[in-house]
Amino acid sequence: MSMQPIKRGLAALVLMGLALPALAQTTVSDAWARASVPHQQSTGAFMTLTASSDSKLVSVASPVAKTVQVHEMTMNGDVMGMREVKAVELPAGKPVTLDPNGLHVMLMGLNGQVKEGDKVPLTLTIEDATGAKETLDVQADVRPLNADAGGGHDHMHMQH
Ligand SMILES: [Cu+2]
Repeated sequence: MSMQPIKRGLAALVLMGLALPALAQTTVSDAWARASVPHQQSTGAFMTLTASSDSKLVSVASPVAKTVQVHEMTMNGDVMGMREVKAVELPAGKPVTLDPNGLHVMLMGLNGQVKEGDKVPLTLTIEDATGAKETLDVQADVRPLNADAGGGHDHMHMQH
């Protein structure tokens, strides 16, 4: 039967597909980025990450910005600031939220205005406990500038 080699090939593909869930997997939900005004230098992106095994977010890249960092908010007396974090711990099964009041992805050196309704592509690199890395491509919806500013602290107006 001339069809048999093709069937074997399909079976092999199915087996490969079944093997994939054994790898560390991280899901991303509710990814969004804050719209910018013309000539604004930076903006933030936010999301919820859930890893299937203990992992960490080690880097983020995006074509919309020259530099992408993960930041955390800091309070020094009454002065709000932010600093870069090298990795975000993602404990197995525990959703970790990046939001405007805490951890966030900072898009710095924007190549153009980030407009409401656009999507910002983000590539997340996640490393599991064995050091294995996976990359995740996420499309973040761009929401208006005033979206969920959180208690009036709109830190995105600060300069880096
Ligand atoms: Cu920041």
